[in-house]
Amino acid sequence: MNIEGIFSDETIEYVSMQSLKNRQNIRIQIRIFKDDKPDIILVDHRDGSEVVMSKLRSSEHFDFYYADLEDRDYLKYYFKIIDGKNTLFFTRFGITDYLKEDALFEYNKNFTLPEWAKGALMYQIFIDRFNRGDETNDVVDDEYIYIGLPVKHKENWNEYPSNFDVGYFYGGDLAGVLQKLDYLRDFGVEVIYFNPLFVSPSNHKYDTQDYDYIDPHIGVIVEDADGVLGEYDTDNKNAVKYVKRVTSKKNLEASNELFIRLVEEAHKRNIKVIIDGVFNHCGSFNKWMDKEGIYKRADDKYPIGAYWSKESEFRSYFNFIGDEYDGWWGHDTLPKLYYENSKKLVDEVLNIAKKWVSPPFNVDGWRLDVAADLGYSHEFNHIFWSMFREAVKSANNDAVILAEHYGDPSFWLDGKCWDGVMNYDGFMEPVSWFLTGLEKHSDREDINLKGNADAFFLMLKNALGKMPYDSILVSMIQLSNHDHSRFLTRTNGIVGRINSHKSEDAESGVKLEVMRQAIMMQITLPGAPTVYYGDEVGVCGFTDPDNRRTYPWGNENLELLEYHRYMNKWHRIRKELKTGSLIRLISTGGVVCYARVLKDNISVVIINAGEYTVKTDIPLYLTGMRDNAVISRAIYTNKVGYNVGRVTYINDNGYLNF
Ligand code: ARE
Repeated sequence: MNIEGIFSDETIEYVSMQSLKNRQNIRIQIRIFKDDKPDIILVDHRDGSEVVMSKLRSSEHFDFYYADLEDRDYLKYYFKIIDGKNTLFFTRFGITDYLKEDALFEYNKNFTLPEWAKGALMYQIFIDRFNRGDETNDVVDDEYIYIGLPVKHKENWNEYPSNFDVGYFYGGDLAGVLQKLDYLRDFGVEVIYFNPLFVSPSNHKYDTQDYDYIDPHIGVIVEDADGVLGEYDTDNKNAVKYVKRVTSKKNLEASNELFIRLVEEAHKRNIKVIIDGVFNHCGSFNKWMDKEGIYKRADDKYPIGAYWSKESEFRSYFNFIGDEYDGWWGHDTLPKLYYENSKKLVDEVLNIAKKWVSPPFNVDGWRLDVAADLGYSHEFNHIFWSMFREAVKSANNDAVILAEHYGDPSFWLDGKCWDGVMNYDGFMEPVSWFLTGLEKHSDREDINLKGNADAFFLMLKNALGKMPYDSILVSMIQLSNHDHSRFLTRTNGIVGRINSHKSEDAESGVKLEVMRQAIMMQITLPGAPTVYYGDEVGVCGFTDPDNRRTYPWGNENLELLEYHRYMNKWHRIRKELKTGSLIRLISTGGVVCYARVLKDNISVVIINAGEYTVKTDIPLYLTGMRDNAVISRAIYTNKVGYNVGRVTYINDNGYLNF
């Protein structure tokens, strides 16, 4: 039996609705190599019931078998393939001789995801470092104290961040993004993902001070800091001065107005905008906690923060043990929110969730920080995200919900919580191992999977097998981001942090050809390719804070940019790269070859991450194309990685010679 020929997935090609006279059926199909005549059985995993599948139609190389099942909301299923004495199983993972229970197919009628988000090309912006468009909103030296240090404006845009950069601000802002919207459109961006933008004292803004407003330091500061809250004396002058600037209604309103304009301008260019929602914890500066006492000192109009009184109306928002509160991973700047304890907090956050995806803001979705740990209990967490989903989708049905999540996300992808995730396991991890031999940010050297094509597919299929296909398509696939080293740096084999290396080491010996292969994989594997600002022009960096270097305007690697643009164009033109099936053609030595297939639209990708040139045939017939069909396009790369071309020759057996 030709095991390679067996294929099915959750795309419309293999799962569809059949309308009959007075009822509907779900039709499930599987593809088998033509000469093979196994018995094929569709198994409903819930009750173990089996349906023998029958032949529906044939193509040049394949027979398609089907089974019609009565309509229902949810189905978990797999295929049993009986070939003589052998029984094999086919799941999302592929063919196995045992049942891989964590990779069963699902049909979930009530899990609908925004079409626009499937395979959308995203661009991640860490606002302080992208582009400084307005100098009048910059943080002023010593404006306030953050984690014990007076904050500073960094004069030199090109200086690398250091381990002591907590209090440094480069001045990137929304005005800067507005100036670059045409650049982003021309690059092929369909969605901007912003790291946090709400009022916060840090340069990363993961410690939210005020969920209702965009931070004036990245928005607008229209007036002198003095005079906003009136005169008062305090031993913490800096903090007070700060609160004057970011509690000034005028500044806050003007910053929100600017953001509204930015979203409008983005939408005019067919670019959607999603923002970071940090709801696991807030910041200690938040008026709910007010650890620094800035609101307390400010004036009477602010209610007393949880830190200052057991009677505070916000006390139940946090988990206090005596006078101590729980902080995320022990950070006291990040007080963990205690949703189980406060219905008022839940309502407040659900309103925030709705507010930003509704007019006049019209944001197109949320990226959720630390999403799986938000509740103190797993059960509650699920309840919370269900409420969150309902709130968001009722306000804006087309909004997308993507969670930051490491590990198996299946629990959350049941149609009730998130649409997708930042797909570390289904992209960043396997691609980094395969092309560089390295994990995304640590210096593990105990295993080396560089150039191991089999291991690559195994990791990939194992991770993707845990997710519904539509979720895979909307999930971010990234080479780098603000929490991990830059991919280009990973190509030199040195990873880690800048306390174990000099930041210059991040650039030495990097391999642009490997970066190009990585970009090709990002553009062609299933998911929403999410480019971390600067990756497209050769920015390097170890992990946090070195991965947050500024965008090198005027000093870009234009060759890499050109290559990336070219790839992005492919992505835009070829529908199959957005929503098509993923079919493995070969994995041999250092060569992986796969196709994305959407009916007659086929793209074939060949990557050689090994040391040697490989001569092999590619079983193109596995894409389903007819022998005499000329494949419309193939993107391929040889071992030096930049040879991109068009395939012109297919031999009689449906194999491609290259
Ligand atoms: C700051 C400093 C760092 C310092 C750190 C610890 O900047 O240099 O190492 O403190 O002292 C935000 C900021 C960070 C900041 C942090 C605390 O962006 O710069 O760090 O707040 O103030 C795990 C979590 C995951 C988390 C990552 C960072 O599971 O949720 O760690 N990611 C989100 C955001 C971050 C953000 C926060 C959470 C907090 O994306 O940017 O940090 O709001 C493995 C593990 C993962 C682990 C991952 C990365 O793969 O499986 O669990 O993620 O590594 O370390």
